[in-house]
Amino acid sequence: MKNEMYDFALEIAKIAGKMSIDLRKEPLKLETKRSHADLVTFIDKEVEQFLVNKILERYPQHGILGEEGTFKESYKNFETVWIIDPIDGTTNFVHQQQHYAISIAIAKNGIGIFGVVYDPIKDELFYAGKDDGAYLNGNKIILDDKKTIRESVISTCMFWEDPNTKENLSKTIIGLARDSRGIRMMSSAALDMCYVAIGRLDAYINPRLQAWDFSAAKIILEEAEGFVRDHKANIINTMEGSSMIACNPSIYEELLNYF
Ligand code: 2AM
Ligand code: CA
Repeated sequence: MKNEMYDFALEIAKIAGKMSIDLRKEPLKLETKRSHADLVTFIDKEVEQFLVNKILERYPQHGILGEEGTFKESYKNFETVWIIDPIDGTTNFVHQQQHYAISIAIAKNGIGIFGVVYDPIKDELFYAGKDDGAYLNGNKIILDDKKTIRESVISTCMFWEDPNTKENLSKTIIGLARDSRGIRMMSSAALDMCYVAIGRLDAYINPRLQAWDFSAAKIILEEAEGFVRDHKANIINTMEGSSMIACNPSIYEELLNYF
């Protein structure tokens, strides 16, 4: 895969990851967003600012959709849009846990063309270009093992504000906890979806994500021949928030019975 824009995305994802580790050594100034559990730190903001500056310096004609809203113009005015999550798994990051990632996707006319998810702690770089295959640290990844729910480990995050869906989701989770090998709550959508792509997990389920949580991982998982749908089995728009069923294709039909 030779493309200078993709190489650039990999390079800034790695620098941003290193920044997150260095800045974490300073005392955290914690703020909340929509609720007491929706956290943001100066590190999320600084890393996003770094990414936005780098991208615009190199590609002033591109738009940016970022979790912290650093880029002020509407991404809808641009043909090429970078979708960035400076820290996916902020709660883990704040609580000194090691499972978080920098997520960067590139979309052209609303279609995801490249995604990178970088775990700076494990130094694992997941990436994929559309129709170019998916890679972990330069090695091609392909999801070719066949599973059943009984053989699966499934990750989820159970928060959601709509009580009806909460009820439905708990039914889903109770059913899957009973029938699968186990449920995990690892709390980085981007990284968990990449874990599905390499078979560390068999599914990732979330009732509501924002575009920046999943856009990069969606390309990676799809290029690894994994499945990405919403909870009503619809195809997901890369640019918009959605519920998420990301899974090994061999368990998809069985998984739908739980929704
Ligand atoms: P974040 O860490 O960037 O906020 C948590 O299991 C996963 O869901 C993370 O990827 C988290 O992204 C995402 N998420 C999306 N909306 C969220 C919210 N309102 N509260 C907590 N996590 C949220
Ligand atoms: Ca996120």
